[in-house]
Amino acid sequence: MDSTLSDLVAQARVALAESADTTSLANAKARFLGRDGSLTARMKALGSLSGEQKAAAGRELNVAKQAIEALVNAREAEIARAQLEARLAQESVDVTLPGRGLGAGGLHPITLTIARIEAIFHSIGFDVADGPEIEEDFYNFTALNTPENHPARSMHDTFYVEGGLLLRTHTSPVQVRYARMHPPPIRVIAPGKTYRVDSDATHSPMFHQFEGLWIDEDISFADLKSVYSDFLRRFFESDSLDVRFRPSYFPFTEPSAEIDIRFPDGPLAGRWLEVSGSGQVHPNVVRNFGLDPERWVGFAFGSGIERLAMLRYGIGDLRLFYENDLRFLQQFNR
Ligand code: 2NL
Repeated sequence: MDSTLSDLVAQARVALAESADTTSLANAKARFLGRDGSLTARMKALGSLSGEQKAAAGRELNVAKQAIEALVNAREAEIARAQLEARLAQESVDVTLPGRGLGAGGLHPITLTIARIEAIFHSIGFDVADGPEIEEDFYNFTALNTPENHPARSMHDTFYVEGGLLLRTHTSPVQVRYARMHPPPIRVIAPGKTYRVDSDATHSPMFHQFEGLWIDEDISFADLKSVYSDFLRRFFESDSLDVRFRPSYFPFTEPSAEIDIRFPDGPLAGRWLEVSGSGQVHPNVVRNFGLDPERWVGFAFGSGIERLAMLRYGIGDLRLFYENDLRFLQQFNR
């Protein structure tokens, strides 16, 4: 190879070695091998040579070209590897670092309220039962002495689903199922979700209820009054809470009573507030439990859980329970 050609290859070697990224590498490559590159110029100059000289010079130029191309390829591979290594170093994760503090989660106030109700009734010998939220008409209505034409069955109150089923409108069907499965005496509560076609500032189409059922041979309304009053005073942590039973009507109980409470102090002091319904289980319902109403006497009660939670925690708006706003939920997280 003549000395000018080997100088050219040496220049290319230096220029390529100095190229630190793909752009400067491409520029360096173009300076030698591109359309206006110095090696290309030498190739074009071959045309002015005679046959034998042309062949010899051509071979030398080809050798030089291949040498420069090899240098370019090698440098390209080096740059690619350096870039990969830099990226891997930057993206590496130190798996030994401690995690960011996520804070502990907490229970929803409705869950806390259900747990509280269960604990109180459990302590006086009540079992806790649950059952399906999609129910049969029989367990939700018929067994509970709710006649075929009762307004509660209308499309406006009840969500009907496919196959003649419905979303339970109260948790009573859980107790009907329980009573048909367990021999008396029966002491059970059934907390859970219930559904009604009703939605405004004070009604949600899904809400929570708990019901209780007590069946034995010689119990009376006085027993129901003492058990439920005791429950309310423990639930609200107030020995001086006033409780009154006011005559009412439900298809599944006779006689029936609504239960009101009155706080002795605090922001709600002095006002009677309705919190629950109750009554002596109707003989037809006792019969639907598979029991003889001449022998077995039943008492039942039911209450909305949102309402109890709002009174206990001083919550003013029902919708707060369903919005999952952390500023609300975190206040119960202790
Ligand atoms: C209310 C009314 C009440 C019942 C629920 C009941 C359940 C069975 C048999 C008989 Cl299995 N009764 N439950 C009885 C009276 C009232 O609740 O206003 N709840 C918020």
